[in-house]
Amino acid sequence: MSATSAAPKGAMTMTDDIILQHFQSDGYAIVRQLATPSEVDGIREAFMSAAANGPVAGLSDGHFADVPPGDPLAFYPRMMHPHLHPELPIGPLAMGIMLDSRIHNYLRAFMGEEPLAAQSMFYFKPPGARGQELHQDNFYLRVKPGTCVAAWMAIDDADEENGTLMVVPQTANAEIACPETADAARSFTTDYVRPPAGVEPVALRLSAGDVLFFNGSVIHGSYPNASKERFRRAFICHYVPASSTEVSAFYRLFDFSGNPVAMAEAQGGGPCGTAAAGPH
Ligand SMILES: O=C(O)CCC(=O)C(=O)O
Repeated sequence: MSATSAAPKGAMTMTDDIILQHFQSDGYAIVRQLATPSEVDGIREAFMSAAANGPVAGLSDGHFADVPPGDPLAFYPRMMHPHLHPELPIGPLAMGIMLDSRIHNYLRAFMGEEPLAAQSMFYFKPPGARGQELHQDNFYLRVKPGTCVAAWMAIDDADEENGTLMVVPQTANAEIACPETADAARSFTTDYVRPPAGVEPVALRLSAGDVLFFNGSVIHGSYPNASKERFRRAFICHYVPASSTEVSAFYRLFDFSGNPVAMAEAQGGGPCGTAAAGPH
């Protein structure tokens, strides 16, 4: 996947118009088959090879040092910011996907302005792995004004059985809530944001190569992987509007030419009264 492989800048099809309307009204939208099967195969193989010997110091989520050895996530923790590892084969690959011009075009349309890249992550989610309880991304990125946008690329087909992503309808403009505590038997992260009364999460069926975009207010999360042999891998990036003035200190920003961009550190206590720092 390269930064030159996209449709001409600004070219939007009728389908894209519908996708844009969906994003504007619901806070999320799916772009089917944004990545080709051979691109997805290449991403999957590169990350499986990077994880062949288990967690990689400085790359894999360190919080998994505390996970019991029998937990499938002890061997396959998510990888954080792979694009910041030029010394590894996955480094330039992750940077290339994060700054891919197809993704750039959609983000520009969704944000109505130039986006900046803030984060990349790779989730392996092997069979038996716990999910990630419902949460809102801008609780962690703390982008102001406005909000962040995620691009969640399915690297395997994802459905209810292997722990697909779920979104809570009607939360496109939801206030960022102070999370409750998640059930540790179902979620590898500790935060839980309760859906509004009477609104149920919707499980999304995604095929490998589909990209789900969603804003930082949308309440979302994932089920445990209940399958016996199917991974549910995903490559996930987060972006912020270039007009933002604050972002959490944990994130280093890049423009779509790959240049670092400075932004002030988010101030204030957030909805819990204390700063939420770090990844979600
Ligand atoms: O892929 C998942 O299981 C959860 C990802 C997620 O919630 C996120 O990236 O914000």
